Amino acid sequence: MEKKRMISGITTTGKITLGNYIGALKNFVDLQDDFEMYIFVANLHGITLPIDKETLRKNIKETVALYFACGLDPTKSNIFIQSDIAEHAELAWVLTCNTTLGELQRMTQFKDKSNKVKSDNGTEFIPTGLLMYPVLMAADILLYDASFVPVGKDQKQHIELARSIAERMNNKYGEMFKMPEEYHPKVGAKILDLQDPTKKMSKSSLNSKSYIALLDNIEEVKKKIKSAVTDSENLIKYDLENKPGVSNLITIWSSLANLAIEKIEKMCEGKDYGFLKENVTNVVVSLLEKIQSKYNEIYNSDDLEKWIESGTLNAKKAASKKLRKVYNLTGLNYKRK
Ligand code: AQP
Repeated sequence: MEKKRMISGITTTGKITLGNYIGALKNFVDLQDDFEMYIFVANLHGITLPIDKETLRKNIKETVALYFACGLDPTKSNIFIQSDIAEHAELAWVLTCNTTLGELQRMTQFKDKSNKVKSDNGTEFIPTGLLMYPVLMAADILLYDASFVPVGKDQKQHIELARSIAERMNNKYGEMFKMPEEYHPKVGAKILDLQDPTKKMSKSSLNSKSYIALLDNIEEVKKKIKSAVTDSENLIKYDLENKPGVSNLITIWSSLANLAIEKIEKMCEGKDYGFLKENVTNVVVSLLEKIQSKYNEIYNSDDLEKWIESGTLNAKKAASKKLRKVYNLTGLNYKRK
């Protein structure tokens, strides 16, 4: 039976975090046997907010090497860099012309991120790219006839927009896009900020103690977990609303050790937060040591470039076929009816 396609990517805005791993990468690895995967490094999304070119270069290479180091298999998954496939930007323009300003201004992420720019930098300079982000994301998805897009809660609105644009264009020009569905991984955990567990862990956070990066120095990681914010109750119980810090540590342990939350609660009966943190440290350190060792092995290898080349070739084939269809059906290609 033909495998269904799935597409996803990680934005090159910073160091890949444990949140990105648990919420995205780990699931991609688990899914690669069952789906035809297209996983890209979202560097065009990575410039929606200002970033200097050296950091961007470094982030792109780090991200792609980490994909493989985390277990994505080049014989099963197509890995590529978004800007290497020009069709993403080309299709995004056609979609832009079929999207309204109101639709984009309503996006919660746009409102949040533009407010953050204002408060962090005290500037009114909001790049238009921030507004257009969801259209580029719609192009990423629709270009590959993806059946499924793994999403966290924060991206739900963007998938709905991609579906609306696809439906609008299919009605206007004839069937050209497959309707993408959201895919909710079995472990859809949202990993929280270690210093402010009311927020999600983010790689663009200004406080490096707030997140664990997959390439962090191991001694630093131990310190970060030790200083993770909990509460004064000293009771190990999963209660996201009242005990977000403790619940977050339980989630990390549960996800990395494949243990049910109830089982962890049982193991922790009568124990203190030191015990919880020690166990979380053990699972995180063991994971990071494995990833970092593989990462160091492949970072400068010819294999890395070969794997990207083969993923790019497959992605290019699929993307150019779809864009040709769009150009034919919209009349942009004047030679074809
Ligand atoms: N804290 C998180 N917990 C679980 N999943 C997460 N993801 C991100 N943070 C967490 C998932 O990682 C994938 C890639 O996300 P992205 O880089 O494209 O954008 P993002 O969601 O905005 O990630 P960040 O780390 O918060 O980046 P910045 O700081 O640049 O905004 C997605 O599948 C996401 O759900």
